[in-house]
Amino acid sequence: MLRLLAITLALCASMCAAAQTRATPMEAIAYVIGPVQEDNSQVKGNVTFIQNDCGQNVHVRILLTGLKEGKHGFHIHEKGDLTNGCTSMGAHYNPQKVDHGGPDHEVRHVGDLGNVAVNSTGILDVTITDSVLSLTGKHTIIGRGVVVHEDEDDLGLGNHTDSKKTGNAGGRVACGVIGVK
Ligand SMILES: [Cu+2]
Ligand SMILES: [Zn+2]
Repeated sequence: MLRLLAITLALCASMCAAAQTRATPMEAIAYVIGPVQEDNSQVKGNVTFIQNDCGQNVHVRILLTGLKEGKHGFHIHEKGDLTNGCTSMGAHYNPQKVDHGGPDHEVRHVGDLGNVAVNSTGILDVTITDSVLSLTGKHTIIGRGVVVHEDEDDLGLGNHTDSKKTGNAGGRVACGVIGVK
């Protein structure tokens, strides 16, 4: 067990070293778009991810237009598969197989980024910082999906049966695949 831990630490250290020789932060981007809605609105924009160093926080800048006013669940989903639109992006990215939660909760999916709040303009430009996401290592989010939901994520605190799985955030109004920038 200790030996495994030592190997894991050494592996992580070497990956960090490799990232450092890059001398520039790791960056990733997702072009995000959703289907045209009944009222002709459409959500689109992009989400960029910056991680200054291995093991450091990831800064997520979310630039979107066309969202309805209010709060919308915002997650990293496990697959970067658009075969069936946003549906084929699968469930929340949850390599540890734990319950759904909020970004500040101790128990949460890696992909749980909570909600984005949109005002009446429908234009969103917000940056969130997360300590669980990573652009490197075993749980990298590169190649996975970003999904924006129709409704508010209850952060696992609701009474709905889906609360501990998805936050009961409703349909998927836009999504995109996270790629290297
Ligand atoms: Cu989601
Ligand atoms: Zn979740």
